[in-house]
Amino acid sequence: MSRARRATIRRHTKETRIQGTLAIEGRGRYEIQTGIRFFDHMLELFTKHGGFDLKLHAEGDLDVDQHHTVEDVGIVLGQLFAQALGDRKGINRAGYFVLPMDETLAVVAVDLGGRPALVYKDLVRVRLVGDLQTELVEDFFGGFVNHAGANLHAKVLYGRSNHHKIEAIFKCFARAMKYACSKDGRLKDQLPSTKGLL
Ligand SMILES: [Mn+2]
Repeated sequence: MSRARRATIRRHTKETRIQGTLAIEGRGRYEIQTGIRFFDHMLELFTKHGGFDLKLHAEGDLDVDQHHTVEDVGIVLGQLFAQALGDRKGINRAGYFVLPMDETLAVVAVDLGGRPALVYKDLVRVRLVGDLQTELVEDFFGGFVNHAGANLHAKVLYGRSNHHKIEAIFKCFARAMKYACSKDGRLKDQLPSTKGLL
């Protein structure tokens, strides 16, 4: 029986104060408060669709704008996954998901091989969805990939509703991560790399 893959991170800067707890083998339970309601909605459905447990509390300088808060939550989520995954032995490492939300179709592919990279195209053309500044979603994923050691490609192929476009990306992100983090019983203690190094 291997250890439960869990992590706790506290990250305090002059711009944001964030505490998070993650369980990879969770039950979709969440307690999320970032001060940005639409962003909470995205992190909640990420947790639910990934089957993780996530507690995350962020207090950021929202009086400046949302940039620091959204990016730093991405950093902390990346740190939580990096810590919970540990040496990454036996994991599938890569995963992808394609998901329709009504008229919108999105795809996310992720590789937890340790090398950060991000390609992000959401086709969102409005400044706000709900109360979230939409351009910051890319900054969220930037923070995530840098600290998770992930290569992530997220793309909306087509769609009309800007709410659906962002939501479809977060649902795909969740399910791609769920698979990439999962253990393959036959690989047991092997690193998922012919290099022998991640
Ligand atoms: Mn929604």
